[in-house]
Amino acid sequence: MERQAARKSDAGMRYDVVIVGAGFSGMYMLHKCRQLGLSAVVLDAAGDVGGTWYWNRYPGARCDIHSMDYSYSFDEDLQQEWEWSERYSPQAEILSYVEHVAERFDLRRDIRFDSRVVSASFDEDANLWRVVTQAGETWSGTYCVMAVGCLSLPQTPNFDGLEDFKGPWYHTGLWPHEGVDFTGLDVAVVGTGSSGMQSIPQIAKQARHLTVFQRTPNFAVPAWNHKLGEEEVSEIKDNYAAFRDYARWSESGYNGEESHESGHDVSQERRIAEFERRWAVGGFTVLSTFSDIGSDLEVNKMAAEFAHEKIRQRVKDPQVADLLCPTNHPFGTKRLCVDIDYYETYNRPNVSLENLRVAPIEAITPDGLRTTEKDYKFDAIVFAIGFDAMTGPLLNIDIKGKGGQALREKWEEGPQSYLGLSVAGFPNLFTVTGPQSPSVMTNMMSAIEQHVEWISDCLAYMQEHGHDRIEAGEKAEQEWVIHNGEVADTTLYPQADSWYVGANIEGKPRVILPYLGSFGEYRKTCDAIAAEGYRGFELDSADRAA
Ligand code: N01
Repeated sequence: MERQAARKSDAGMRYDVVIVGAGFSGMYMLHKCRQLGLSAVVLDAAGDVGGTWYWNRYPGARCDIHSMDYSYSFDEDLQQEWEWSERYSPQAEILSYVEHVAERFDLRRDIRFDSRVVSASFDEDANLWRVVTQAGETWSGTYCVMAVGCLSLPQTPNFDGLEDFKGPWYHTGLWPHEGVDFTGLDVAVVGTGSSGMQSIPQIAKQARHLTVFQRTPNFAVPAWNHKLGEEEVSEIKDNYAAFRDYARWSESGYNGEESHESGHDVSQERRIAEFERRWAVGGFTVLSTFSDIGSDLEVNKMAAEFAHEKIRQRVKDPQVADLLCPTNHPFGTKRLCVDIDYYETYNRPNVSLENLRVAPIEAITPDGLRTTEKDYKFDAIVFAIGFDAMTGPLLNIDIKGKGGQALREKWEEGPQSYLGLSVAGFPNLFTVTGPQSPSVMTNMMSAIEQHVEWISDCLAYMQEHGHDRIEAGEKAEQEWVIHNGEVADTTLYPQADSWYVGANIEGKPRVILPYLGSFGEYRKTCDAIAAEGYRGFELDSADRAA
């Protein structure tokens, strides 16, 4: 098939693949489609490429995976030529990288921006997905790839009185492009997850006074961010193939030290020394100090106590330090934050911390915010309250499969998918880093590349074998769903009220959303399924199916 460039006027034509989302997933999917000679168009609500990095422009936003890992590995020239400046890249640099990739591979000509997809439905007779945008345009394709991201649907603040607030308010996930100057203002930040922990130290530097409203303290590990040295970079670049290969088959999709040692099998002295050593390295390596931190509550408690001690060392006021120590969930079972100056921020005279567990927010008032205990005056409010994760971005689109079945209905009690890649009853639909795939538990770049490559290999296989319809089988899907639950039950993750289990969204079923098994093992499973002629999938041609 000859690739045809999409123009606005092409909305009525039939593509091989309609891709929703122009972040890292959608861009790479487009690139792979072109390599296969398939016609493809990408639709995105944003004004340009970047996905999460396009929207999350709040002060302090940066990645929590090392820069040398958090980038595409598919093109040797690209990875050799691009220069990352810091250990953890700031949002602006990642966005420049995304823009560079779009330019380098001439991607934008097949991307339609300002095109928010509202529905996608499968026409069985025509073997066709019809994807409709808010503007009412319909884009048709034999295949539809949902590359919508895992954390792209911000949770809307639904506090009483918000509409009457006289000042500006912001959601970290929808930050104004022109930036915000908080100089001299009294500011409130609601939420202390990753977005809160990153933005709070930056906002504190500008604000006259910053009041942080915390419902649940979260665990954080130090970033020890620094400028990347030439030697550090060339050591990796000289061996980039091996570096990437390690990430591909690793537990979590990045180069980090794993552990095969139980926290029970070492003396107290050695245990502390090992925590200290990992702490000094910083980042997620702390989470794998012992192999059973995520599965054994006793070992986990040792990590939690160690982290509490570190908080107490950094925060001068013991009462504030206590308030910042997480005690209602095991270490790392809510997404661990990688912090830069977070705890020290509470030593500043212009920062105070309020406990929403003691005094919840009653309402936003015209002049600020009222808790059950007190009235506060603010010039601006920042909501760092997170996202309707993983299922949210998919269910925000009215997706209908065979027989008009709605995904919203099928997933009423939680997601059901095969490998987090495909859904029974929804032929020719693929979900990149969908629920029940490792996705957010790994380096997203590794997860994205693995999925996009698996999908494009699958499309190539179908072309070669004269198929044009693929659908996950019910049985394979059910087995995968059960397997997800079984793996989750061997971990401590279900114990936390986190977005991993949908607990942050009112009314959302409480189900573990990402696949919690090893990323490397998951890759092997996906590869084996493909090698066995896509075991568990039904492949056919639309003609024969008819
Ligand atoms: O969102 P969150 P986030 N009233 O859901 C609180 C990725 N990310 O945007 O814990 C009061 O983690 C909520 O309280 P509680 C990363 O995967 C990565 O910070 O539910 N408070 C919590 O404190 C991350 O995990 C990076 O009790 C309310 C906070 O708001 C994910 O995105 C940077 C509330 C929300 O925390 C999401 O992070 C940023 C309410 N009604 C994000 N509702 C990096 O790469 C919620 N909260 C570093």
